[in-house]
Amino acid sequence: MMSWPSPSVPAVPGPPIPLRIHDTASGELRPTSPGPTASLYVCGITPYDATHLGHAATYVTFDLVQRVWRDNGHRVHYVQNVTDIDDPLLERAERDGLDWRDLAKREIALFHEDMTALAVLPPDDYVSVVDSVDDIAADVRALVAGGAAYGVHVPAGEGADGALQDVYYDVASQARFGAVSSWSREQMLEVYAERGGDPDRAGKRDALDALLWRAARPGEPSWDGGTLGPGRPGWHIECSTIAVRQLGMAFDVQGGGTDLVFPHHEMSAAHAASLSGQWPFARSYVHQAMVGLDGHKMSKSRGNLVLVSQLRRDGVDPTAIRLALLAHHYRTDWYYTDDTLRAAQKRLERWRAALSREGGPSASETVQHLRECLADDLRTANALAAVDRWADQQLTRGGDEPGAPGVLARALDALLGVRI
Ligand code: 5CA
Ligand code: ZN
Repeated sequence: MMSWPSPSVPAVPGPPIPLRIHDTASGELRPTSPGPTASLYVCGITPYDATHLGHAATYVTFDLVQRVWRDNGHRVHYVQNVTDIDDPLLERAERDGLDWRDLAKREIALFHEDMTALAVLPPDDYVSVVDSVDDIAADVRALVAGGAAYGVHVPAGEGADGALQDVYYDVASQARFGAVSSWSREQMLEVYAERGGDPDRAGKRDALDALLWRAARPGEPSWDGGTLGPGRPGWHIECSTIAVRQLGMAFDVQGGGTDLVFPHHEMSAAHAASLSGQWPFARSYVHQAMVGLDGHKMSKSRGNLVLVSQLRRDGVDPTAIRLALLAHHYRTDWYYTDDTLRAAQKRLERWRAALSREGGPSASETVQHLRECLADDLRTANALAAVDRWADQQLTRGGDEPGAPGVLARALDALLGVRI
């Protein structure tokens, strides 16, 4: 599938600093230590509604990972999926009287516009689940053959003739299950139902077993699954299949929001381990904290949304939106208010005024500081504060180093994705 256009990334003078970032599985800050080509997989959208600030925060965070790696001279192989077939998409299409394919197409196009406006570097491989069904079905068949998956009869009322079987992953078959989240069974059970799981499904061996293949119900879209019969993929397996097909096991960073730690990333990693017999799935699992509004996590299902596209329609400069996101550390939950945006707009104006002059105070220390902050677990708020200090100095006392504003502007562009 086509992704969005790539902005250019200027080179930044001075020594780069390798990235250390928080890995959910070990609970530690760890160097990412990629090879010449760093590999990144970030869970993409389910395209049934528009991009909100929570999604944007996630994609901007992993954009910074990519920018720091590039600054360190790595090529980056970035893969992102798009969940263009899943229950919420079908439900929304049904509610709005749309074909699910048209709804997905519309929302994917809008997401691309939003990402382009926010200067997020595009994935190299933007992979549709619909386009990957054959690979996913092959993996599900391999899991069944290897004894890590089993069939559960679909009740006669739901299926065409009562002979259909859904396929489930047997969590007890995989010793690594639990290694990503380190959650207790109680914690897992507490959120499983609200995060797409079906703990009460009759016939499962364990309440936590995850759906791999849903047999076709009358009126639902379906694909040929070979020996699985017609159906469609479960959620977690799509990211195992796509990530391992594109990047192999032990890729550098698996990314997404903290809402995906369990079950999604736990299950994807377990499925991949069962398929390959190898571990780890990813070397680091990195999670963006939740952005909320009015005391709750921003979510399409709750409807408490601040949409990037709406802000853009209201005339808000996308660079200010990006600055509003960068003002928060990626590991801290935060709630959006109009003040967040106003502060970002004010900051942008100040930076523009300071950077529009010919000369200024030397920028090399500020650039170095930017690199230190980003390399140390993406401390973006501290990075912005360093630029604020340079701008204050420029606007109060000025400076006489020719070209200093240009040097800083290029560093902001390359490292923070902030184009002045
Ligand atoms: N398609 C699946 C992943 S395979 C999915 O979770 N789609 S999504 O559209 O619901 O979310 C897209 C990305 O945004 C995911 O990485 C998710 O973790 C992240 N995300 C969703 N809501 C928020 C939020 N309120 N704050 C921060 N990130 C969020
Ligand atoms: Zn995913």
